[in-house]
Amino acid sequence: MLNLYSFCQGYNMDWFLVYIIWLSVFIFFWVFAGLLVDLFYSPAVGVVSFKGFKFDDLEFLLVLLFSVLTFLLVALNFICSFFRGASENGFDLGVLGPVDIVGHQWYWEFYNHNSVGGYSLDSYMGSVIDSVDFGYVLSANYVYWFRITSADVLHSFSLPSAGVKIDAVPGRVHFLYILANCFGRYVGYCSEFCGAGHSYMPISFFVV
Ligand SMILES: [Cu+2]
Repeated sequence: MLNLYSFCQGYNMDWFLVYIIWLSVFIFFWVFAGLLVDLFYSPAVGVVSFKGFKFDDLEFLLVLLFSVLTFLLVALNFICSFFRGASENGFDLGVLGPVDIVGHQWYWEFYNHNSVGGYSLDSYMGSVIDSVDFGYVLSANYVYWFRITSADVLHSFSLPSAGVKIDAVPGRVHFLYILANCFGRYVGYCSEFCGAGHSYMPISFFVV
């Protein structure tokens, strides 16, 4: 599903980050070792074989090996993304919404078209840090269709734990789907400077 976000995505991102860091470390030492070998053990010009191996054959084998490895990596990526998509769509509970999220100076408005007649909710900052007077409640294991826009100036709707950050632009509507797959309370903030009250319009989602 296009633009499908989900909670708990942060854990996957953490592991991905660890993987990228170790890959970077490996590449650094690999290149450094290559440079050292080149500096101290490079064969004299004119030498075309090493311990019975002709360099041409060796080069061909290495190119073949790395092509196969690259192909495996690509295939693995396809397979993983295919199964990931399948499991997320496997909920098959349908999509709830649309729910309009409208940025205002300086609060968020939620408008649910799903219920009979629809209802709207203004979400103002509360007195406790990161709290709002009315948070938005999602039913667990449903996919929600959100439409994000603004009533006045640029805002940005962000929910870091779901990997979401989408601009709320006056006169434009941005779509996004969120799978409410993890219980809990999720906090976000407006992420586009929108005036004096920019820091005072938190976003609060409850997945129950
Ligand atoms: Cu803002």
